Amino acid sequence: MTELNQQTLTDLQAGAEDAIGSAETLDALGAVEAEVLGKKGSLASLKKQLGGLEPEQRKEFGQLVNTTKSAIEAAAEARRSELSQVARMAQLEDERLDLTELRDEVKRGHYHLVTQARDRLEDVFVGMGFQVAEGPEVETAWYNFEALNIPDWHPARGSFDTIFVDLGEPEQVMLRSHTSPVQIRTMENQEPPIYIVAPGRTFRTDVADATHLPAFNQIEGLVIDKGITLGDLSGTIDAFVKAFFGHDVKTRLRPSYFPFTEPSAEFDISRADGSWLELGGCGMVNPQVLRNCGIDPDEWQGFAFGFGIDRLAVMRYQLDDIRELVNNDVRFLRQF
Ligand code: FA5
Repeated sequence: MTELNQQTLTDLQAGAEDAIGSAETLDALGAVEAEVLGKKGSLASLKKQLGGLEPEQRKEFGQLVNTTKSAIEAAAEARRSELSQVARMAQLEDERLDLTELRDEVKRGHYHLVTQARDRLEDVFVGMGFQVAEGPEVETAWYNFEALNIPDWHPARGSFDTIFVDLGEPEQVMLRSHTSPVQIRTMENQEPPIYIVAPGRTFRTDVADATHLPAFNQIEGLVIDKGITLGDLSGTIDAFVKAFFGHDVKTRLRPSYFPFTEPSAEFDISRADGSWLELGGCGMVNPQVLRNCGIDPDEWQGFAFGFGIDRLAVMRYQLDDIRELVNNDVRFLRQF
């Protein structure tokens, strides 16, 4: 084999490797392969010269051609896998769906006003160290009334305008008419000290008007600890109202009556026009209620409150009529 032939092969390999390295696409790579390794390619035409060589040289040169071919094939294969990877990445980039680009087109929903008010209430009370408790919406007379010191002969029972459920003994199962049963369930299951709020749906036979709904929401609060006074109750309500509405809103307590608190009060908040809106009832937990739950009233005292979340939402969002909350008019709800 002449020096020239060997050099020819070395040059061919170097040239092919250069061309392979600079092929930027799979198609370009294919073209280089056809040019060098194809049937009419440069290696094939060199191979044709093998016939004209001496047998010894033919063998030696033949091996060299094969090694060169393998080296070029390997270089092409390596480049192919690089280019495939690049092509795959480009495809992925192309197919990527950027959801943030849709931001302006999508009509986003949001939580209902009452849910927003309830979440905010929970945040305020959790910030004050309360835990959030829950109870069922269908209750028994024990939890909704009796344990709360409202026996069945008690006139206050009528004031709750209860919706009874046709289950068991007459008037023993009902849709809860307030969230106060959660007080009982909590005291039955938890040792004092207790600091809970319990938001939830409540139901009464009330006819809907500007300030009433038959299905509405209350949030109950219960604190049982040592040395709790009416001052703690009043301070808690004031702190909550200021956190919820801001510092311009005033609160006032008016003497009232609930069988499960003694003394009892109703509390109002001031409206922009100077009038007052009744938000809820409250008082010091009646010792009889503590006893009903196995808590010693000589050792523990507490206060409780319950107010209407829908009415809070009416105040917070300055609505004229509580029924707006349940009309499900999207044009109205969208504003908040
Ligand atoms: C009660 O339900 C007592 N359980 C509150 C309580 C809890 C007192 C703990 C003492 C200790 P009342 O019936 O007043 O009380 O209802 C409380 C609040 O629920 C009302 O002030 C009002 O804000 C709201 N509420 C009552 N009925 C409706 C209704 N039909 N629609 C909307 N809100 C209502």
